[in-house]
Amino acid sequence: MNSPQTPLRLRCGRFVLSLERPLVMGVVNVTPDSFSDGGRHATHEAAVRHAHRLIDEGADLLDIGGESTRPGAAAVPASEEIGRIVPVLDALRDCGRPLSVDTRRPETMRAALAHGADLVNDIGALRAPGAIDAVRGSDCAVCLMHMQGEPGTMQQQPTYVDVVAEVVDFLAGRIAAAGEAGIARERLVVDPGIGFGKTLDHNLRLLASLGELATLGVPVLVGVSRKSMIGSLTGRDVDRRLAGSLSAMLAAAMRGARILRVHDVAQSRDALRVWQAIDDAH
Ligand code: YH5
Repeated sequence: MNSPQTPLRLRCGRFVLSLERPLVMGVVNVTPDSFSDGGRHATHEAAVRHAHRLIDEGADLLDIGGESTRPGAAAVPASEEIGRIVPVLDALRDCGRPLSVDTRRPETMRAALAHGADLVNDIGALRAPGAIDAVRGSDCAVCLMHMQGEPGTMQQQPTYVDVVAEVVDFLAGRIAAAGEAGIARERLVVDPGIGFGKTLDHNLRLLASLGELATLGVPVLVGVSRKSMIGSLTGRDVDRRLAGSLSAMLAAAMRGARILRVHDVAQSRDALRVWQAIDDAH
């Protein structure tokens, strides 16, 4: 998977990241806790506290999201999404780690970039009108993710003839669109979008064939942490999926994934470190 044309560096806003070893991207959700009524300030504070904890645990990047994209989750207006993300970006600006923003909305991308975001993690792969224009004038990295359908309905009936070929073709098209807009290739990352309009079988095929994404010549990011595929395989609820998540993450890393998006940073770092020591001795 580490074919010679896949760069081992990523231009990422204020940072240039070495991808010689896989990096851990820690998930920071800025969504109100439905069990408390602490309001907006409490939500921001909890997110910033969590981000610092993930940094202490060894996160290489932080992925900040203000909208739940879980299947069936309610849509959040852009103004609300911006209101959630921007204060958290401001508070984390000098934390020493690249800040990624998980959004599909051009307005949110622009606001986030104005507040120091280094990476735009777009589950829509810059397909929204205005998304390419929102990122082209900056030096941010961009994650182009594959998704079939829309978050609200994407798990109803995912259909492919050849899921691996279709995801590779889609991502190749998005890399080309970014290139035509003048976005340097050194800023791009691709992602098969585990769980985004995919059955268990589709997810397994994509992970098994991750090497085929390397033919695109752009580093690969994978997010499997706590997802439904882990629940389907283990029969466990979302808060008991750590062992399954670590196993899937390592399978992705062994097939060449360079950035792993995870909730459990300390445990993911340990798992990667042990695998890497073995790999280095090979
Ligand atoms: C991703 O794969 N995923 S948000 C459902 C869960 C648990 C977790 C049912 N943003 C990705 O993490 N960005 C998300 O339990 C992402 N790649 C990129 N680039 C979904 C999520 C989750 C969903």
